[in-house]
Amino acid sequence: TGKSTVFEQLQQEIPKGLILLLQVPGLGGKTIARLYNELGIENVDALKEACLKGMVRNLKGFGAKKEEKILEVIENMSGGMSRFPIAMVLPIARYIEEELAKMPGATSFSRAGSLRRVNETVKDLDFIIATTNRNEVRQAIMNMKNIKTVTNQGETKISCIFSFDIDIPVDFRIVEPEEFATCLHHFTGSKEHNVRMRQMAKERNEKISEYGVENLENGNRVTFSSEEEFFQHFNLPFIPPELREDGEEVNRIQELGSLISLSNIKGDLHMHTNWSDGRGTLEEMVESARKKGYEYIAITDHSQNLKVARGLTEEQILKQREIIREINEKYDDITVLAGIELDILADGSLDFEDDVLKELDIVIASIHSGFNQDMEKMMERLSKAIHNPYVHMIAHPTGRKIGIREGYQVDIERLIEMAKETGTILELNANPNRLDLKRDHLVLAEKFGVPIAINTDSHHPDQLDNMEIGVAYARKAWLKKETVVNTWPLSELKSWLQHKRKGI
Ligand code: DGT
Ligand code: CA
Ligand code: CA
Ligand code: ZN
Repeated sequence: TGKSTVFEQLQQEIPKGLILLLQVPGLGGKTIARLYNELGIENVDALKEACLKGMVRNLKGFGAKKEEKILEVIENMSGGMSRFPIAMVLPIARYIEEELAKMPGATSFSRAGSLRRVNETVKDLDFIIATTNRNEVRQAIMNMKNIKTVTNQGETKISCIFSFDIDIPVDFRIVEPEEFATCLHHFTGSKEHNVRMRQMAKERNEKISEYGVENLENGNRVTFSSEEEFFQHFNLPFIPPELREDGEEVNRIQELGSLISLSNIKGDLHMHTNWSDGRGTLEEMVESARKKGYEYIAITDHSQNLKVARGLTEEQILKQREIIREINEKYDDITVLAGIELDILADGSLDFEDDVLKELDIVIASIHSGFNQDMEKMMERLSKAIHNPYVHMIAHPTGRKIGIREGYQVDIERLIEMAKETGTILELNANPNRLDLKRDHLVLAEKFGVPIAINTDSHHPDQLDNMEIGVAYARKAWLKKETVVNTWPLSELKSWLQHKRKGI
């Protein structure tokens, strides 16, 4: 029904600030519950105050050292809870975009700022709106339901706080249609990118402002109908927003080969069904993939060890493989690979016997438990999994969740080397909570020649849409199309998968 009374009741009971405390690195649900129950701490500010007063150290099992550590972490977060993880703000951004789409006065609009650049965390949301009727749009924005307070208002700007599960600052810029492209470019940033562009303009005796490009010799101002045109004016190809970071991209874009894009994606190699902890049936997942026009997908439910995810036994996976065969008979426009997401156990052994694995088209292995092991132990586990000839891919290789946990101890260079040696694929998990491998790791993996799969790890048919954010994030690492295995034709992918097994 889209509603749950249990959920609503829980929302009533739990202060909103408490959920945000999960973002403090090192604080888990259990600790937060104790801080709340025993000290009444409901948010980051209250936690900081309690630490400063020495109240946290008196809790059983905490002590002065832990208190100091918490305080240090909070202070490092620069002014408390100032940045929001991307997964938290995406649904809010989509809601605002739906509202803007309904506004009669708004001729066009776009997200801008760090969200448009697909940063892992954002300080606020930025939107640019083009209109010939500013007053109408301003009024419509002020009437939006979730606005809690307006913090700043001018002719072309409204800054406000939106209140959803969290309070989040949002900036709107309202400009004339001809100013839209330059304004969008300006407020997309990054600041460093803008500095580099302005420097470039200056060398040509021009000046970039939010509203256009001014010729400093004759004072004429030109505007553009698109960002493409704006870049063209400076003899540059379009620089995708995800690449606009330290300014170097302005030089590098010229040498750019085949940057990965969404239209290159031919399939999705990691998803779950209601056989384990997914919410869609096998058929629903296949239908959702066909709607995307995919050539292939892999069904990769969890294996038995993962009890919380209702992991499948060896018998169940073999039965599922039979049903997948029938589905493949039915459709001639998509191929469904029978796969598994194997749990890498605490001692590095795998959840299934090799004679079961060899029956499957694709085998993913990943870590879901024993996160606290030291790096040596962790690498032993990963090494055992990678060296198994039946394991094709390591999913969410570092286990991080943005703003929630850092993940386990991985020697990433060693992992990438092992992947290269064994022909194992590493994943870029496209779930916006994860984005794992992260950018620097992706850059390194590509440099080593390790193939990457961009996978949604969907647990619902709608989550296949996360491919878009995954690909955008991959662009931040400048990943090439060829590096990404799910851009390859099925035949090529299949021979890669067989290649590792033949090496036995
Ligand atoms: P954040 O911190 O996640 O909100 O990151 P941004 O990039 O969204 O930062 P924000 O919202 O303060 O400003 C949006 C963009 O506006 C920024 O990326 C570049 C542009 N901008 C803002 N202030 C300045 C500035 O002082 N100089 C230049 N060149 N650009 C600026
Ligand atoms: Ca921003
Ligand atoms: Ca802003
Ligand atoms: Zn998964």
